[in-house]
Amino acid sequence: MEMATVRHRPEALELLEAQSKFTKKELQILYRGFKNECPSGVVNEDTFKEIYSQFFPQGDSTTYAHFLFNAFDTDHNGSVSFEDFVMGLSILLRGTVQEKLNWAFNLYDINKDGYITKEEMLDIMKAIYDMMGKCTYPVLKEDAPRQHVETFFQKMDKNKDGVVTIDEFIESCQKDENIMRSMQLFENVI
Ligand SMILES: [Ca+2]
Ligand SMILES: [Ca+2]
Ligand SMILES: [Ca+2]
Repeated sequence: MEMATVRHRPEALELLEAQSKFTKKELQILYRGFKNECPSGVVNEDTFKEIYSQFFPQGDSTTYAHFLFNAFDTDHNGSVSFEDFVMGLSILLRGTVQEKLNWAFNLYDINKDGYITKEEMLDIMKAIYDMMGKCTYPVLKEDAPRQHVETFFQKMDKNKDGVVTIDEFIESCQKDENIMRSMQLFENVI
């Protein structure tokens, strides 16, 4: 139980203030909330899933929470620290378009090998549709995620080699208003 009482060192907050786009005051508020939810100072995947299921009680958010967790856990050590959390939020809430797209690419690139495959994109889409649940989209057809992915993928995979690179991803997102709009829609569920 020693761990639970460890306080965040002021110099660590100062470093975060320099690295993120939050003010010291905002970081203190965020930290208080974080410690409230996670007294141990880190979030594991189960906590993440619990939090998500509260936001999306009508659907099954397990898979999407898993993918998001991996995107937040930037050093891939199986837990999201306050630093991981703040840096993710900083990009999602205050980042430039380029930074947000980089983050989204990393989310879609499930095995983190630097390429998005059609399967990876389909897995993410299915997870989002599962999370939204049938109540939110009553008219949703069974094959909607696949259609969505086909359209996205054809637009993004410029050289038709079957994978989407970060350059292809950013270029097509910035050029195509429809993709951008979907990205914003998708931001709302983060
Ligand atoms: Ca981590
Ligand atoms: Ca990949
Ligand atoms: Ca390609």
